[in-house]
Amino acid sequence: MELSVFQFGLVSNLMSLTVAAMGAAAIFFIASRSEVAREYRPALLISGLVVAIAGYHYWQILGSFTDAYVLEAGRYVASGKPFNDAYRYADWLLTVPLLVIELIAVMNLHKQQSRSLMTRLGVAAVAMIALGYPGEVATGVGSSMLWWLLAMVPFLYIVRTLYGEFGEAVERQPDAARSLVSKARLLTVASWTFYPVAYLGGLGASAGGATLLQVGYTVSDLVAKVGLGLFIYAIARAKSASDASDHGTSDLGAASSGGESFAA
Ligand SMILES: *C/C=C(C)/C=C/C=C(C)/C=C/C1=C(C)CCCC1(C)C
Repeated sequence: MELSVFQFGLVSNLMSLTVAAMGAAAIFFIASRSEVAREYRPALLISGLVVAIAGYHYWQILGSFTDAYVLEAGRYVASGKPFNDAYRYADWLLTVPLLVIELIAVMNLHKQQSRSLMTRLGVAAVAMIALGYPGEVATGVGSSMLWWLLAMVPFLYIVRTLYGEFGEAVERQPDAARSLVSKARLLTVASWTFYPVAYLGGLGASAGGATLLQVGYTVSDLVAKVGLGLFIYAIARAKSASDASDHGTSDLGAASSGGESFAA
């Protein structure tokens, strides 16, 4: 496959920016743990791990992409070294279950419900990625479609659970967090839906299609990982503040709960 200078530059610059964004986000999420109450710190730590793992893989993906092409007479032609798609799947295999775990962790549910949701959604996430990979590397459109269909089963199970059982837990969240949690869920489902669509769009793709697929995966990874992490941070801060005011453990909290009882 041949890429124009513009296509090659677009993909490689975006991957490079993603290495920087993931790295910066990792430092931010891990350093912010001290700003939230103890119960919400694991969620921020997991958010930090997700973007750290992704930053490392983007470094590898960028290297593999730039090695796969050489500039010849104003066009980027295949160098003979294949572009290694397995880095993306290795990354997803680790980060996708961790993303559902961070979203559940910040809810601070009862231990049993939390553990059960994390296990089921984590296993479904791993199954989805593991079933998608053979289809991504398959050469025939028929077998790609078959693996796509199989991977859609755990994908739909995750979406159904996020709007079913997880949704009931969202309704029980404190006022300060409920709408943030439901936006974080929407951001997750919307950004995740892009992947199976892009995968179909990338089947037998031209240079333009392949460029779009790389750009799409990269932007979705930024939204699904850095974007979700920022929501987790906002939820953890809002819940820490509302827990403190419920217990009257801070001056700010005591003042605001006093205000509420006055209003009532
Ligand atoms: C940070 C990376 C994320 C959030 C990756 C998410 C990936 C998916 C939701 C992938 C889903 C797929 C299917 C549902 C079917 C076909 C194959 C996949 C793996 C692209």
